[in-house]
Amino acid sequence: MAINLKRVSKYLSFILRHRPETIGLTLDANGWASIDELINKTTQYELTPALIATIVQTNDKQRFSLSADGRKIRAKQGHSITIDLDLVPVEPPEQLFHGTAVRFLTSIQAEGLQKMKRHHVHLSESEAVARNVGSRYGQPVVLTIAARQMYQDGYLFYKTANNVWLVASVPYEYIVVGTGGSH
Ligand code: HQG
Repeated sequence: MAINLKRVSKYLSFILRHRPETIGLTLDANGWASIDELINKTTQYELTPALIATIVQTNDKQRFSLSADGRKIRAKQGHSITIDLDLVPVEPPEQLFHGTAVRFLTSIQAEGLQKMKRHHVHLSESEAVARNVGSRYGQPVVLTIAARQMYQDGYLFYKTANNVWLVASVPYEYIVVGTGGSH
């Protein structure tokens, strides 16, 4: 049977972002796992270095990185466990987008965007990507974030290696519901 790359990729996200201990794997402080150890400790898939390399290269959102020597792998972002991704604050564009579900709007209006289980709130330069992200949770709605204004007001923004923008939180005053007009 053909190997389902998407399923293995989801497994790698689960292990490398959230629960490495379920297979007795330890990540270093920067989130790196030894590929040999990952292969040896994985029982539900027949992982090989070649399969891992294929997933790293072909993953739709380029979620994983290999170390320079090719012996370690980590997720580029999206962790719930505490690791240091060595991110450097950078100035964001004028606007960024966040896709969410309509049913979350009341709560977002009350407390702004919160990082929930992740390390950061995730934002995108692409409205289409944001809409897709929002649709995972129900009827999607895209929020426009006044990112440059937040930056000027002292909020730190980070950009991951796969173009996801990260920020600790977004107060509601910087959010416009929809992609035009104002609230
Ligand atoms: C919502 C995927 C109520 C927030 C995507 C989101 C992304 C609130 C959900 C990445 C809230 C959290 C991240 C508040 C935020 N009240 N709901 N105050 N503040 N929310 O999955 O941004 O496939 O943790 O709007 O592509 O949806 O994993 O975050 O709906 O880049 O690589 O709470 O995950 O990437 O959900 O998605 P998530 P997200 P991967």
